[in-house]
Amino acid sequence: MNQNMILLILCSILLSFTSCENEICRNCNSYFLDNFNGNLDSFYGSFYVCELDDVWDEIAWLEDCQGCWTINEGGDGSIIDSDIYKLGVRHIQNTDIDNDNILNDFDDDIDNDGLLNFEDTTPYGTGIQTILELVICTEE
Ligand SMILES: [Ca+2]
Ligand SMILES: [Ca+2]
Repeated sequence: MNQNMILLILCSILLSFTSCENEICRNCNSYFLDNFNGNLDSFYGSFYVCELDDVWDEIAWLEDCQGCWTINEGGDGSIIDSDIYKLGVRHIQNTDIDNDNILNDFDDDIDNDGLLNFEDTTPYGTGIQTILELVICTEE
């Protein structure tokens, strides 16, 4: 058996192994965790994420992280059937700290204290800079 033949066999073995494993992908909706009322239609954004995406690692998946956080503890989230939906949480950037509907990137007074950003020593103020987001997904 020559070297090329061995290489070809090794490659085909490797290929058959990798094609057996299907990457898990999910359709997800995003909710603000602090005001989620159990209404699954009240999402503000949706995305599609697969296991090998960077976004996947940003999410603390409930199933991978038992006891890290709970939504079922006396909360409205208890109506979510974890057999149907996959739950996770992640921190996202608060893009409008003062809630004036002007995104931080375009807001010349991000914390709305009357001082423009360039003359404000703390332009982001004490406003919440990251938001805890609830992610509810269905598996593909
Ligand atoms: Ca703003
Ligand atoms: Ca300011």
